[in-house]
Amino acid sequence: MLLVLLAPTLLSSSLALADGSENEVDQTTTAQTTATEETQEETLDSSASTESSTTEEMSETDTEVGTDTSSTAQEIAATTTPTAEPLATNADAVTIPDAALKQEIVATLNLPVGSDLTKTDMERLTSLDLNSSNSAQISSLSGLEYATNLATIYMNIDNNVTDFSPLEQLTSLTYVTLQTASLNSANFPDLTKSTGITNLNLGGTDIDNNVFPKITQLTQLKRIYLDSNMKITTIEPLKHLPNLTSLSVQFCGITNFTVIPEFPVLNNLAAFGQNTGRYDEPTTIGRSSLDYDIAQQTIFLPFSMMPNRMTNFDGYVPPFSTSNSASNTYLDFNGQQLPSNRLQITDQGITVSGVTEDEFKNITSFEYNARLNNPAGTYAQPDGFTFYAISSGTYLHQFNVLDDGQPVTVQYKDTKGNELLPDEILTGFVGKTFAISTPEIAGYTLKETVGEPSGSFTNQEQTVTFIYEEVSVIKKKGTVIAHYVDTDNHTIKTDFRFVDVIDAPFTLEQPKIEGYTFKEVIGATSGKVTEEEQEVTYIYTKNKIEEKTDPSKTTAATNQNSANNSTSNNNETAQKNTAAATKKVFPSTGEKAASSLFVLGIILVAGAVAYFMFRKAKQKK
Ligand SMILES: *[C@@H]1O[C@H](CO)[C@@H](O)[C@H](O)[C@H]1NC(C)=O
Ligand SMILES: *[C@@H]1O[C@H](CO)[C@@H](O)[C@H](O)[C@H]1NC(C)=O
Ligand SMILES: *[C@@H]1O[C@H](CO)[C@@H](O)[C@H](O)[C@H]1NC(C)=O
Ligand SMILES: *[C@@H]1O[C@H](CO)[C@@H](O)[C@H](O)[C@H]1NC(C)=O
Ligand SMILES: *[C@@H]1O[C@H](CO)[C@@H](O)[C@H](O)[C@H]1NC(C)=O
Ligand SMILES: *[C@@H]1O[C@H](CO)[C@@H](O)[C@H](O)[C@H]1NC(C)=O
Ligand SMILES: *[C@@H]1O[C@H](CO)[C@@H](O)[C@H](O)[C@H]1NC(C)=O
Ligand SMILES: *[C@@H]1O[C@H](CO)[C@@H](O)[C@H](O)[C@H]1NC(C)=O
Ligand SMILES: CC(=O)N[C@H]1CO[C@H](CO)[C@@H](O)[C@@H]1O
Repeated sequence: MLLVLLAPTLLSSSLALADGSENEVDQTTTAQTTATEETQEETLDSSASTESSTTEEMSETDTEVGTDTSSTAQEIAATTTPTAEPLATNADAVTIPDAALKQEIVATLNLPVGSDLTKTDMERLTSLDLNSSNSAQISSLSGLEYATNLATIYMNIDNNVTDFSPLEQLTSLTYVTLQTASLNSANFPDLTKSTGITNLNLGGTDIDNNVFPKITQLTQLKRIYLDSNMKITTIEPLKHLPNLTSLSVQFCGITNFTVIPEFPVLNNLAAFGQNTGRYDEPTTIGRSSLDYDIAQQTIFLPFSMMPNRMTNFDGYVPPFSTSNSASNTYLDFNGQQLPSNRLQITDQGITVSGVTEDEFKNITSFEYNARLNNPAGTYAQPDGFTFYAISSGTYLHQFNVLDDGQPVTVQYKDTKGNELLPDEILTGFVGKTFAISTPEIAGYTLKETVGEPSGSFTNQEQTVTFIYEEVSVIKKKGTVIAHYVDTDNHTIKTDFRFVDVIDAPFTLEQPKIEGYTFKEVIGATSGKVTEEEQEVTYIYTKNKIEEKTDPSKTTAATNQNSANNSTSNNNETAQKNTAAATKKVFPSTGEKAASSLFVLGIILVAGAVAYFMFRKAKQKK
């Protein structure tokens, strides 16, 4: 059972529980008196009826410790003298679809039960109390937009209204009380057409901090009452209201009061009984960070580990209760409340006794919930305040406990295993996920990943290695030149140039050269391309016969061109050539084709001559 200081039903007992001091009760009574006086004062100079005065007073008393019981709206309606009913015309008729709302309006205007309503009737409506059991049935405010002179609306019972927009049409509102759990920040109406709203009462609704932009537009506000809205966790936005003198935020969840001096004219703050931390995110901690004493079988939970402590306007942080009674300090492990007799509490923190190693290792969460020890008089009040109370209150925080996972080591290496970047060590709780993105490394591209670059921390060490490959290796090239000379060292065929990257293999083949016979070769005809130019000289002996023709000249030209072209080839082609070079690099087809043609030519000529001679011989016969 968690501790909550919740108005209205729990209030008096909470007060007694919190401090057991009359002092606190006295102080809230003072607040109530102050508020009541102020309300009456304002009612006097407004045009609101006496009903609004009493109902406003009720709004102040219902969640405070007041004992005076005001007459209810129903009683007032019953005792007020009915006014004369104006004659209705059809054109003037106003439809109020919600029967319960219509009934309340009819009663407020002292019309006979069941009367139909006209615009004129609606214009007579200056104050409307929706605080009866009948009002709890209201689900629509439609038609209320005709109540153009409505100054006070007092809704103080949970109803089924979720659309408050009819109030947006009204221009005369000054006192607005919307205390129904169906009101939230989203459906809170835009009331800016009523430029004179001075009092706003939103106790016990479903609003949260998102309502503030709508409230701070109502710049004439003097008094705001937001009690019993635990989702209200700050008052900071209200500092922009130039005329706000009185703020009641009892039983909300406000943590930080350091903003108080920034309010221009605020002099009355009722902030008794904050229940802070209820909407705070749990804190995740590692088991090893817990102060566990295995010999003593104790865990010490220092109060310094508790975040978001309530802070007074001057920075003072009220202490936690040191009482281990269940009504003052609640502590659970895994949702199971620990008995008081296991808790020893000092100003520094809580020592839990009887914690076996099994129990310690079993803790997955714990929750601390305690009263503050800040009765009136133990904290400062800002200068110029007629009333200031931040007494009592509770604090709550949940911790999730996770085992500390083993580290994940991230390595960045090149293909030879050299470190390109320093290792990174990731740590996290077991079960928490990680995702490692690979950094760009200039001149390298990611080649492969060894290990899991994303996953969860475990009880095992993990390693992820990113292996990068160099992209811009500028590979040097080398040349092998083949010379073809005769025995007199005259070039008989254009040089052949083979160009490729260093270490590329090559094998040269000696070409057949028409009219010459191969004699010898000087230099290596196969091997690997080196940085230094390699020369190979093929030496041929000139044949004695066939001196007339020299077909090698034409073929040499062809070879020269192709060789030049291959020289200027790009790297890709160079690679292909490398592959070719491992087989046979020398292009000798030109010579072969030429010599075949030559042979064919001779055969043809010989054939022709033979035929011619045969015919002549025939003719002679
Ligand atoms: C009006 O509200 C107050 C406070 O909740 C309550 O005590 C009173 O009975 C209500 N009146 C009616 C007529 O319901
Ligand atoms: C109003 O809402 C309550 C629940 O919040 C429901 O029980 C009740 O029936 C509703 N009444 C109407 C008239 O819709
Ligand atoms: C609100 O404050 C402004 C400036 O501080 C002042 O001019 C104005 O009269 C005030 N309004 C009310 C209703 O007090
Ligand atoms: C309270 O608010 C002030 C000003 O916004 C800030 O400096 C301070 O850290 C806050 N204190 C806490 C406990 O949140
Ligand atoms: C461990 O926790 C589980 C529930 O979370 C509970 O059932 C069990 O008894 C615990 N063991 C010990 C030794 O506390
Ligand atoms: C052949 O001639 C070249 C120049 O064309 C020369 O560099 C080389 O030394 C000569 N070879 C011989 C054996 O004379
Ligand atoms: C060189 O190669 C190109 C194609 O890459 C070709 O168009 C050109 O004719 C070649 N030059 C010679 C002289 O063979
Ligand atoms: C081929 O290259 C050589 C130099 O390597 C040059 O002398 C010759 O003119 C070039 N031939 C052609 C057709 O580009
Ligand atoms: C694609 C590529 O690597 N091209 C290179 C080929 O070699 C020349 C130099 O011989 C470079 O300039 C190119 O970048």
